[in-house]
Amino acid sequence: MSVALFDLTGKVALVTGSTHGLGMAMAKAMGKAGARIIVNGNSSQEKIDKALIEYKNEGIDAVGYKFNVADENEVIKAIQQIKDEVGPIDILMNNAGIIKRTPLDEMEVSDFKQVIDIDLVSPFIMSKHVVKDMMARKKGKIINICSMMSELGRNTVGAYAAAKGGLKMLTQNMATEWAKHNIQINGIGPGYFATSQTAPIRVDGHPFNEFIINRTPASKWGDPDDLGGAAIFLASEASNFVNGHVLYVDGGILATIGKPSNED
Ligand code: GCO
Repeated sequence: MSVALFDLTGKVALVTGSTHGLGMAMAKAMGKAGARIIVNGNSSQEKIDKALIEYKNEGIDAVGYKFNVADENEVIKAIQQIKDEVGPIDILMNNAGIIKRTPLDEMEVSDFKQVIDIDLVSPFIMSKHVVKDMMARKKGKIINICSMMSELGRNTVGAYAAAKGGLKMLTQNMATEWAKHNIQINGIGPGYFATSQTAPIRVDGHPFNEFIINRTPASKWGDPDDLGGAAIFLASEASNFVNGHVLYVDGGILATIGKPSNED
């Protein structure tokens, strides 16, 4: 098979939440495959500038835009600015997200709504405003970053699971409505990865750390770079007839009910 299928040269990829973590890892992979990366964050310009240095040090063509993906007015303004200053967006990766670990019966409604807003409504806002241009150009790629929680529940992450479960179905509905325009909309479902988001539950001795290593057939936490191949595949010509699919990169978690802790 020709490697040209996976070549992203000449493409512009906007990755929300790409100043660190999984978003940065997937953006770097797409950058190394040739894409020009639009880096997004909302915390501070300093964080974006620091990330841009990291991208550039790895030979990746990247520019940064600070905006809040949950604010439709900011999104509309930013997308127009990107189109004016960089060019049309070929690949949109909806990665930005938050998590709040609280038992549902103790969770404030405002906290629940904030998780839904950022993890589910924002991908809708971003996609709604990027897809218009993709329709006009009759091509585009949208990749929604889902989760194990798109398929499974877990104590204390009910709002996040509701959002990520919804994001899986939103991905399927986007494909239903937009595939006829030669736009492919898919998801990536990361398993458990070593990032700042999972740092609190990954410390040595933390029961969840042992649990995940035992629950994952690959017997380890994922390395963010393990997501690069899935990102390149779904961003490239190689996936032109793949639509509404969530590609799980989870070391085998969803393939098994797990095993007793005393079994190898
Ligand atoms: C948690 C973790 C998960 C992972 C990931 C799994 O608290 O259970 O943070 O949410 O980050 O989403 O796919």
